[in-house]
Amino acid sequence: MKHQIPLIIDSDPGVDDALALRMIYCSGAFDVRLACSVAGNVSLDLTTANLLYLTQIWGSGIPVCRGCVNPLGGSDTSVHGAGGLGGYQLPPFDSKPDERGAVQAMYETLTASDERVTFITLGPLTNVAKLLQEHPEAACRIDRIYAMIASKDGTGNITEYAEFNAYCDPAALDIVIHAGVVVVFAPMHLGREAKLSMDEMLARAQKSNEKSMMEEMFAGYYDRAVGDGYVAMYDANAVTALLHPELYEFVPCRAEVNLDERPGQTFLPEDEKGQFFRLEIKDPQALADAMLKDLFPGTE
Ligand SMILES: [Ca+2]
Repeated sequence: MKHQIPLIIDSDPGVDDALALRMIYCSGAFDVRLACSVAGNVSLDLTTANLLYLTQIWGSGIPVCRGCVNPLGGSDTSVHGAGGLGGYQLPPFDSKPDERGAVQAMYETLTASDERVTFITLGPLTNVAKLLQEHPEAACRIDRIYAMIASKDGTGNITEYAEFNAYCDPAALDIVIHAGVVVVFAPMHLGREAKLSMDEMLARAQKSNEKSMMEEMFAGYYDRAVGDGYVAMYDANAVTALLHPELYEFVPCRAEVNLDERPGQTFLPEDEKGQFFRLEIKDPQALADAMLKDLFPGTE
């Protein structure tokens, strides 16, 4: 069996988080050690419930931990619906969060691992920043952080100048980029290039058993950036960059975040000597095809 990538997930589901989580859990490529919730698209209570439910149905047995409070999270309900999963209402379910908080569980997972662990982060970096602040020595146990966050050129979606995840906790992003870890950025513009058609996803879902769940999710989701009938695959790029690195250019870059007059404004300037990477999509159609296969294995 192919070596599985040891992984910690940090996520704020979120419709596009749900799709990215499905890719992670269904791919077989990852040894998921832990999944943590963070406030972002919706409040911490809701992202924790959504993450618990999605992990129960697709990643049964993986511990789920509640993240740290982030006062700025929970403000994107106009895109993702009041509960975070579009128009989908969670059915009653019985799984509970692990008793440890996210930061403690991340630290214990890293120190218990005999190889370095990769992170996929799909929301604000609140938990990861706290981990690196409380346990700076943990940085050398992290392989890379694949993060959906930031824009490359100071443009934004939640404001004119800030991408949503960076805007929700700019101080956390600043801590992470100064912590000595390698971050692979899946910036905002990738989500728009990698948009997927809802009809095409529903046609594939027909052959899986989650068609009605996806129908309800999409019915309550709307992102002006990609328009009617499409889902912007922001978060999925942090996953497909690990599953299909050949579909991306990994552009070496620096990272800057504004903490003052334009909080959350980011720049990822290309720099051969930079310690980070910025993803660029080589062929949007090839990527869309790969994402559909990863979402609905066996339906092509
Ligand atoms: Ca997200």
